[in-house]
Amino acid sequence: MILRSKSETLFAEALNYIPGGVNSPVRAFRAVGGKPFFVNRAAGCRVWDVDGNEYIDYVGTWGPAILGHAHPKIISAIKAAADFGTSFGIPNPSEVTMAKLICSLVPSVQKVRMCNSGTEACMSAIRLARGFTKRDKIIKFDGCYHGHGDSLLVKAGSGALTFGHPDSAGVPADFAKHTIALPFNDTDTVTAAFAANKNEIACVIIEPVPGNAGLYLPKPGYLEFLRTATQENGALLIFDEVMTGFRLAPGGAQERFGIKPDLTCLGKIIGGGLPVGAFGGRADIMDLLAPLGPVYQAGTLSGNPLAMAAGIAALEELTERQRAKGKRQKPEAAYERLEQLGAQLEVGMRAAARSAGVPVTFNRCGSMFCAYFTNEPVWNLADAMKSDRERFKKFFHGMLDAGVYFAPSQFEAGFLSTAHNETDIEQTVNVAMGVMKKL
Ligand code: KE4
Repeated sequence: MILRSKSETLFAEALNYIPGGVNSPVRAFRAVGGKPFFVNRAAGCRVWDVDGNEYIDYVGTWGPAILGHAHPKIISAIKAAADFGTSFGIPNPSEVTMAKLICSLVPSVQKVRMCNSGTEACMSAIRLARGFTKRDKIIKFDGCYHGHGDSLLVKAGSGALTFGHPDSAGVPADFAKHTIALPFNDTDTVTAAFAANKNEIACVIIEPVPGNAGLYLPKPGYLEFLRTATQENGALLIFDEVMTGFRLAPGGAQERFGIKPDLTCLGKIIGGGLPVGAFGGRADIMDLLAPLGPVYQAGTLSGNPLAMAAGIAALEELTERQRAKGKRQKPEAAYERLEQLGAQLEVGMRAAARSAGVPVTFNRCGSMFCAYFTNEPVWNLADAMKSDRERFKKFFHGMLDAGVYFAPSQFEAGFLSTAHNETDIEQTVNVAMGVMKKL
């Protein structure tokens, strides 16, 4: 039995000063029960809690730690930058380096603006799309999360084509009514929504591979359909690649699936673990942003030198740019490694479920994955909701007590890093075998 008394004491104290004891809701373990543990050290693919317990980490701080925690090149880049100051509020050379890196790696991005979170990136991209098209309505998809901007905390209306309803207290119905929430992987409702709102839809925003309801994939042809439907209706296509960017390929999901959106939202990996977001795309759209154009967007810490140093180190390591001395060789090493590890985990987890006689649908795209406790395929939120959450809760805690940390919710994705190895995955699968047998 794992003891976490110091975490419990810290959590009790945190509850007196921080709502729910956490600075982001998912960390509170409300979806799985029990109390969160507190971490004070992370390295490679492992984290240690304040009671000294060690865990193999498959959350990777929700995506940024694709090279593992405390990667030496990222740590030294931050330390070196810190000696010269932590924030200037004045343009600094690393902002140009980062912008050039992103534009060289992400196929559709001609210009990019840095900000400080994925939420900022998505809400700014939507404002830009509305400014560019002079339209107010947007389409999003059930199960896709784009941060906590008001326009995006919206769930599907009663009929699939009616306007959204607030999905959080404090979001005025007047804001939500401009958002239409549709089922993912369904083309008819998109066609009908455009027909019912002719010339009124500014953009379609989507996670090309949704990682915020577990993980499910676009059906063949679906992303291509959205690209055509938006072009035909004068709406912009926004790929929210805050999670998939630089993870599913050097150029993200848009490189992997060969689709060019008009705007792309980024975050997580480009900060190397420090707070960063970004949005970019066609220059003719991006140039509408202040100070050039009428769409306002700003940020005190946007382009922060420490965050840029960490993100540049991460991207250069991921794409082997340093080793290739500035030229971009085919950066297959890191991504090929992530694919190998992902395949090993998938085969192992499927075998564990089979031997335990537990129905599991294991979805994976590269180094992102989710084990749904259902024997049905999962292609959208409605499918995901059929999973057995009680079984997931038992699975989560069984794994955690055995030193393996999966995301504390059935509706979150798991993440591998280049710091995981075959032995870590073998250990994980063996533990899963035992835990699943007791479900
Ligand atoms: P942030 O504002 O949390 O930096 O990014 C929001 C966001 C936007 N778009 C996508 C596709 C995202 O996955 C996210 C944030 N992801 C969650 C994980 N489910 C962050 C974890 C949390 O909220 O604590």
